[in-house]
Amino acid sequence: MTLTLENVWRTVGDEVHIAEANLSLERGTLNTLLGPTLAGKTSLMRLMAGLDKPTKGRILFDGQDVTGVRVQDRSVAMVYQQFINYPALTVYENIASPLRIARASADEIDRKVREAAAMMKLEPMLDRTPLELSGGQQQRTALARALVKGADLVLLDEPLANLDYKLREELREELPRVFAESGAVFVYATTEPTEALLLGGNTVTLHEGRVTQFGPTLDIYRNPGDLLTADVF
Ligand code: DCP
Ligand code: MG
Repeated sequence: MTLTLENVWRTVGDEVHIAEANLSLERGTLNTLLGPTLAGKTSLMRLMAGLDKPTKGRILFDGQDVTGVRVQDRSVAMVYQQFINYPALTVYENIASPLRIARASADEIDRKVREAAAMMKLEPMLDRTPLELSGGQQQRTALARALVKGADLVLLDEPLANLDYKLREELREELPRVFAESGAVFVYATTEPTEALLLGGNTVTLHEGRVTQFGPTLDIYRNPGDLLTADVF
């Protein structure tokens, strides 16, 4: 239980984006955040990351109250749905940037960048800039950067959406292992029930800003409950 949400709400004006979220997520486990479009996946991740403040409730990490602590002051890697790269830097430097900020040694940077690039099949692209890459390669660059950061909390928001079928399959197999080994709390948002099934781990189902189920993915698949069967599985 290393990331805990206690009765977390996020309202913006009259709109309720997240209501009454209670969750405890563990390190080394893949948690799929599953819900249809506008269910609140991105909103919940932004709260977890410290990009937005809850209107109400508490967020704890490793027992420490991090409610309202900004993302800059925490150990968080997030790949946004609309992922971002640094267009003026090479792919190598895009991936290396968190390590440079952390003042890692040149040897460590080189080793970790090459490892992450190999995993994301970006080795031939390291000297190019993101503008010279396909959409999928750009997304893989953002994923590689999340990978090298070694953060305590890794949030991937619909990370495979722009990739071709074959690479998506490979990454679905690889990502859970990689992040489990990193010992991070790992959260993966998707609208695709089959993706949750392939990834295994635990699933949080979201509907209209509310957590409707949380538990081992297979249990939820076998017993999807009365809410939302059509939307979720
Ligand atoms: N919302 C909003 N304005 C924004 C972002 C969200 O009004 N800029 C509202 C619309 C939804 C709710 O917040 O009612 C949740 O939206 P999310 O973006 O969190 O939903 P998802 O990430 O689940 O949707 P998608 O799969 O489309 O990314
Ligand atoms: Mg979203």
